[in-house]
Amino acid sequence: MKITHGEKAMTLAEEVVKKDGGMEKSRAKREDLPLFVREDLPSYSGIATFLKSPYIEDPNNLKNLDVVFLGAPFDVGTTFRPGTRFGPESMRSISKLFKTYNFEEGIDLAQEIKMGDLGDIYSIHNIDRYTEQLAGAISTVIKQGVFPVILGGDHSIAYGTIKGVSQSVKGKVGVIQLDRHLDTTPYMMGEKMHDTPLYHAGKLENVDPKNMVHIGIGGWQNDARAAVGVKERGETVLTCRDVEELGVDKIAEIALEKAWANGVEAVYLTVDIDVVDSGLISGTGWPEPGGLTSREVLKLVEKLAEPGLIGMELVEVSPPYDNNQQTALMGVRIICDTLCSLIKNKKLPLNK
Ligand SMILES: [Mn+2]
Repeated sequence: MKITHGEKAMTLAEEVVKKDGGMEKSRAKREDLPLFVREDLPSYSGIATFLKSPYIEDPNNLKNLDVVFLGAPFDVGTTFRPGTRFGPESMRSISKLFKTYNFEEGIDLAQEIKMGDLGDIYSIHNIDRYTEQLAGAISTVIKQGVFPVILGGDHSIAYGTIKGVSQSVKGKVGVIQLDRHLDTTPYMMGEKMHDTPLYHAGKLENVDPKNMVHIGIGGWQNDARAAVGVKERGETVLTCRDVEELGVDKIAEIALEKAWANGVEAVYLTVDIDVVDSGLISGTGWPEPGGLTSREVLKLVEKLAEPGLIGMELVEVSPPYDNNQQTALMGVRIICDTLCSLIKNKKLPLNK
C-alpha cells in the first residue's frame, strides 16, 4: 500500500530535526531562559517582523539574503473600503503564529533560505509618485539578486511593483494575477486606482499582455469594457468555474504556458486576497462571494511557483474589516506556501 502523506511527513520531520541540531537540542530548559525575549518564543512576544526574520536596515546591502519582505502600507488607490495601509502591519503581527517549518512538505524555510524584513516603502499619498517609490524599491531588491515579497497595500501598487520588475529584467516579463477582478480598467475616478494596475502594467515596454493571466475572475463587480479590452489585447482569463471544472492542476498548466510563452524571462505573481471566497476572508476592499476555497488557492500557488518566479505580492488585506485577522492569516499562508514550493522546486535560493 502507498504510504500516507502523514507517514511521509513524519519521516521528513526527522531530516528537519537533524539539520536543526538533533532531538537533544531543546529551547525549553527552564534554567536557560533569558531575562529578555531574543529568539522566537514566546510566539506572541517580540518585535513583529514578517516570520520574525531579522530587520534589515540598509536596502543597498542585501547580498547575504535570498528573500526580503517589504511593506507597502498604501490605500489611496481604494474605491470602496479603505484600510489596506494597515495590511503589512497585520500580516507581520499574525505571522508570529507561524513556524518556518511546513509539516506536509518537511521543509523549514529558515534552513533553506536567508530571509529578512526590509520594513516599509515610504507611502507618498499620490498614486503616480508612489508608483515610482515602488518601482525604485523593487528594482533595488531584484538587482541585488534577491526575491521580493511585497505586503500590500491596495492593488494599485501592482503597477509600481511590476514596473520595478520590468526595469530589473532585460527580457520579457509575464504576470499571473489571482483576483476576483480584472483590474484592467484604464482609469477610475480619473486616477490609476486599484481597479486599473494590470492595464498600465500591460503598457510597459517588456510586458506583453499576451503573457498576462488572470485567475479567479468573476461575479458582479467587473467592468464589461475592461473585459473587452482584455480580449482585444489577448490576455488569458480563467474564472472560478474554470477552476471548478478543470481542476487546479490543469488551470496552473494553462496559466504557466501563457505566462511563459514567447521567450519570457521571468514571471511575477500578484495575489489579491479577494480571490478567496468572501465568506472566508472578510477583511478586504471589494469582497466578492463565490471565490476560490483556501485549499484551491494554496494548491494553485504551489503549482504556479514550480518553474520559478521573480517576485510576488499579496494585496488588499484590510484589517479594519478583518475578523480575528483571518484575512491577514490567509495572506501569510499564501506567501509561505509559495516560498515553500520555490524551495521544493530548487528555484530558491536564486543563483547569484
Ligand atoms: Mn485586485
